[in-house]
This record gives sequence, structure tokens and C-alpha cells, in this order.
Amino acid sequence: MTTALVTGGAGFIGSNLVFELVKKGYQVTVVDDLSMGLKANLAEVMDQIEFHEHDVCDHEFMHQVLDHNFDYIYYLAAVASVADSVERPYETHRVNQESVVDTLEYLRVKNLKPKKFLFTSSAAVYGNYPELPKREDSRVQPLTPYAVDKYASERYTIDYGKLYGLSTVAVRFFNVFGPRQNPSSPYSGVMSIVTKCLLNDQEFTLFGDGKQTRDFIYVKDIVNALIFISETPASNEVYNIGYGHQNALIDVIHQYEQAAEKQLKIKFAASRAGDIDESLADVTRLTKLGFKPQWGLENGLREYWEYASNNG
Ligand code: UD2
Repeated sequence: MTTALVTGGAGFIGSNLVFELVKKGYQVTVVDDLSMGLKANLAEVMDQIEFHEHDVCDHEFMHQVLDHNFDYIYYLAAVASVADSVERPYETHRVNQESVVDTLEYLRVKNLKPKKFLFTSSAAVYGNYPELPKREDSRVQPLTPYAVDKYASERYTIDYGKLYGLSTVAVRFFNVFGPRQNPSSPYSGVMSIVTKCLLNDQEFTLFGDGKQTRDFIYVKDIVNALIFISETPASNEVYNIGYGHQNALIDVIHQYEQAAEKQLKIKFAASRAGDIDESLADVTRLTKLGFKPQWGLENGLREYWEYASNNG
């Protein structure tokens, strides 16, 4: 039986990935300390997986787990908040970088060779350079501890692969939306906040004029891409994951309103400090590998609303 470890498997993207891996018949192990994730996210599959509520920074514990010798390791555990990394740079560094390096090091010293070690990074590594679209070899400008740690962990992932014969990849997520994204912080993914406001008839504060663009991608296409990449011979490379389409925030909100058949109450406010005007992924590398998204923005928004209105 194919085995997979998903760190951060109780989180937004992690839980969506675990569902799909279970559906494929994989034996899935999850390590998540529930600092951001929720056990409830995995309720439907809990009896089919091995779940450890544990911190990935506990190296001894992680070594015991890694001794299972997994076929695939999906490393999603992270403090996925830029704001938090600015508040607590060392604590978040331990999670976002040290734990990754320790895992790679353990694989090296124990000569464990998963079919793939996949590390999940972020478009945050590109920072504020105006150059668009962002190619994997575009200039990076990590401006926060979060981005620095993501970039460093990517490099460790790739370099451990090259130096020690491990099959590794790192992926950079653009703006992901979909079921189980947590809207609890003002810095949560914008579409999760829009969803919460639509469901509860609350006013949504739009920072800026709404013309800022992002490459929004539905979480199910993200999950498909993760599985696809891990099952190809791709090795020791970085991949952007987005649709390669640039959409203005206000247009995406209008599209979502149509799917929801509801109008959002919008209050416009000044742009947030550090907000970027435009973001767009160049996905040539992923496309060349043979990946085609199945959902797309419109279907993704429709399905997200259907889920939210039934589960919200
Ligand atoms: C994403 C990441 C962030 C960092 C950044 C680097 C997410 C959730 N955030 O931020 O962690 O990596 O990329 O570039 O992946 N907005 C509103 N109202 C709200 C919330 C957001 O108008 O209540 C706006 C926000 O000001 C921005 C847009 O919506 O212009 C998207 O915000 P976001 O936080 O979802 O994503 P982004 O790309 O700014």
C-alpha cells in the first residue's frame, strides 16, 4: 500500500490533500499540532488515517514518525501567517524552517528515500518587484521572516535533493481559496473573509479600490497539482502553482456574488501597508510537466459557495 505523510494535514490545504490521498487508497499519516488546523477538518476521514496531534518541532517525535519510511512526504506544516512571523520571528522560524531542515537531515542520515519529498512554499518569496508574471527564476525579495524561511526551506529542499540524491520538489502557492480556509484573522485569505461576510450578512472591508490583481486558484486544483507533481519524475525543482491568470479582486468578488446569488455589502478603505498591486504566476514549468487544472476560477467559486452555504 502506498504511504504518505502530510505535515499540517489538519489545515486548509492539508486537509483537502488528505481527503484526496485517502480517496486514492493511500495510507495517510498526519502530524498537526492544531495551532492553525482543526481536527474537525478531518472528521470524515479520521477513522481511515493515522493522526498525531503533535508539533513538528519535536524532532525526536518526528524521527519516530519518519522511520515509517513513507513513499511520499508532503510538508505543509507552517505558521502560515506573515503577520505572525513579524510578531514572533524566532518561533515561526523554528516551524517554517528548522523543522524542515531537521526532517531533510533525518532522511539523509538514515538514508531514507521517499519517492518524493514535497515542500510547500509561497508566492510571498517574490516580494514587491513589479516584474510580472513571476517565473520560478524571477528575482526573489523575501521581505518578512515568513518569506525568508519559506525561501530558505525551498533551497534546503532542492539542495538536499541535489547533494544527497533525494527526490525533492518545492512549490510556490499563489492565492488559494476553497473549503475549510479559516477566515478568523484579518490576514486570512480574502475569499474566506468574503464568504464569512456573505453568509452572515456582514459588511466586508475592501482595502484599496479593488483593482489589485491576484492569481486566485481553487484548492482542489492545488491538491491535484501537488499529487501530480509528486507522481512525476520531477526532481529538485521549484514550481509555481496558480492558474496563470490575473484577476482584479473586485471582479472575483462580483463573480462570487453571482455564484452565491447574493450581494456583498462592501465598505472601501485605504490600501493596507505592504499590499502588492499585482500578482500573477507564470506556470509554464508546471504546464510543461503535463499538468492541466480541472476546476478553474468559475467552477471553483461556485463549488466553494455550495460548500460554504451547506457547512457554514
Ligand atoms: C498573500 C498571502 C500573504 C503573503 C502575501 C505575499 C494569503 C492569505 N496571504 O497575501 O500571507 O504571502 O500574499 O504577497 O495567502 N483584502 C481586503 N479585505 C480583507 C482581506 C484582504 O480587501 O478583509 C485584500 C488585501 O488587502 C489584498 C487582497 O485582498 O489586496 C488579497 O489579500 P490576501 O491576504 O488574501 O492575499 P495577499 O495576496 O495580499
